[in-house]
Amino acid sequence: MRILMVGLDNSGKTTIVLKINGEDTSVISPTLGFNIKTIGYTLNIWDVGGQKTIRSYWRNYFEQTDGLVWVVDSSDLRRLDDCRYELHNLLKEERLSGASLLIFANKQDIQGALSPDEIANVLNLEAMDNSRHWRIVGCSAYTGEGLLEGFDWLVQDVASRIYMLD
Ligand code: G3D
Repeated sequence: MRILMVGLDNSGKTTIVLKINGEDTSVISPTLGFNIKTIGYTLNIWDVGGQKTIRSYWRNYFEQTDGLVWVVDSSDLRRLDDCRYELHNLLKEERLSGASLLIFANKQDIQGALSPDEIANVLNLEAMDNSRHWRIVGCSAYTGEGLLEGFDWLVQDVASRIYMLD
């Protein structure tokens, strides 16, 4: 399973991965019955936004992406417009059209952070293509809250699509 984790810089991507890797491996996913670390997956992480554009080099990866994780800093209200723009821009990539999309509304531990519902509104998630499988989950890479729930949904959603095709 190939997972691509993307978001503006400073949104918390690295911290999420460190937290997941540092968690007790005996933790069993409630719906999948196994930990995501045991299933075998590759994870690529990219920053988007600012001066950086989607390079043709990246497109080679898109084709092989099963699951897309978009990480939002829910406390950085000033950059939410950028965040919305970059997300919708990325979703225009035809090669990503089949990927399940998990949006992590990260940094929920920070006072004043927007809730997942508020983030969904600001990012205009309802405007996404009807065929897109997506979900938004509030999380904190600091406390670990929401991380397993989010990855659990993503992995299950990807798996159900793959099995349906078989
Ligand atoms: P990136 O990989 O997306 O660029 P990082 O982002 O993982 O480097 O995180 C950027 C900063 O946000 C880091 O702070 C990190 O500790 C902090 N951060 C990440 N996730 C959370 C979270 O859930 N809650 C809080 N409170 N902070 C978070 P520093 O100060 O090290 O740059």
